[in-house]
Amino acid sequence: MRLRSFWAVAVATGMVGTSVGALGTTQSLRPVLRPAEQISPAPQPVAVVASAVRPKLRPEQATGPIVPATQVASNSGFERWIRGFEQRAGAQGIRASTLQAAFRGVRYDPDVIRRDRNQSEFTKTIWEYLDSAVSDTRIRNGKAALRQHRRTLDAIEAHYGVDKEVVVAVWGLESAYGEYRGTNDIIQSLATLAYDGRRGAFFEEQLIAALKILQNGDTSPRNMTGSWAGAMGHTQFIPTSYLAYAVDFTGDGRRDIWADDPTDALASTAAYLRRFGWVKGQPWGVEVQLPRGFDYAQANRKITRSPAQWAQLGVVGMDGRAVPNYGQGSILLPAGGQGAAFMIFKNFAVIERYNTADAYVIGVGHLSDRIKGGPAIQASWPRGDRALTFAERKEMQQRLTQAGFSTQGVDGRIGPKTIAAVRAYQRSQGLAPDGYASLSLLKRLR
Ligand SMILES: [Ca+2]
Repeated sequence: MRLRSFWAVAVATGMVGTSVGALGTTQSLRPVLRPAEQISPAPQPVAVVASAVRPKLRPEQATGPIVPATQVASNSGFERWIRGFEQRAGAQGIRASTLQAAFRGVRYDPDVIRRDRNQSEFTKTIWEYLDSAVSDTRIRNGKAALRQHRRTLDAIEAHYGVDKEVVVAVWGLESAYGEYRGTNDIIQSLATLAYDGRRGAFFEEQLIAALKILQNGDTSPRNMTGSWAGAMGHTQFIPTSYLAYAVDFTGDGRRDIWADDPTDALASTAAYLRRFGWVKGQPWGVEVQLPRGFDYAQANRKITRSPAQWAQLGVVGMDGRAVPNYGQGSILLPAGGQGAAFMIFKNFAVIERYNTADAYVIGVGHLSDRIKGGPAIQASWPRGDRALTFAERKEMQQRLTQAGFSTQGVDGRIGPKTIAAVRAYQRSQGLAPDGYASLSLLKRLR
């Protein structure tokens, strides 16, 4: 079900450095942590290097600022937690010397917790997201990055069979082409989040993986920086994804996604996309026109047809002709019936393995098209509608349920049940049942 109502994208703040400001936003463009925190690991594509580079030690922090009393309390608990964690890490093969080097100077970081708590209320509509994700600046910088690294990118494309413009587009969204890779100490951030416990098991797993990376000698503790939530390098791999999918493309024996040279990071992204079935030359999706009176129930991720079959139903490309035969596709309306419509193909699902938000996938896909010289999205968006707040989403669910269209719970998340309730309500009102939970729909419910 992808006719997602209310395409508010939860945007985590400050994940790739807060100063993507040069590109017109003060927030990261990564809607969620990733890539692929839920994917079961595949065999490592490169051998682990035995001759570990000795990790550099962090400078002592004895000359740091005066620590507030509350933080001292946190630190003593944190240090007790570290001692317990070291036992668990040792049982998983992390050596004492690795732990000692990794934790030198590490302290509880309240800023990381503050960021973790502040994520959920920030939402953007799909068009607000794309305005920033596929801005003129980002397109221009993407073309420049493609020119500058063409030889490397051609080699990566030839080796992995993943279109280079897509790899560049992921790079552009994850770190503004390497400009904002994040400066947080990964061990400190992950240890703080694991100790904090809101998603403790997940972050402890990431912390163990980060220590394995250090133990393998791929980088040093001091160089292991990234977002506050643990995403690292040019294309923001979390540690478990790194262990499973990162590659050494330069051939120096280290999978170095942190270096200024983006080669290993870009190859790792291509390897990752290939691993999940990238089809070379197939678009992620194409913009389409829907016929008047289109049955919105057909805009469902589970309904796939060939472009010729869609053309028989009146769904055609923006040139008015049947979409070329790229394989089975489904129809996606990210802003309901009032915005752009896309026919999406298998590669859409492959990009989803990086980040499951529709907006992110469209952002990567459309940015790659534009870097390649393709046209802008032609349809207009319903720009009069803003994103609903969390409270408004809950209110919509309450009001739908009260009106006899149960959303089967009030959690502020617009999932398939809420979309179904929206559609049923729209039908009862004689509206086009596109399932889009817009502000105007909420006003009508009031
Ligand atoms: Ca390398």
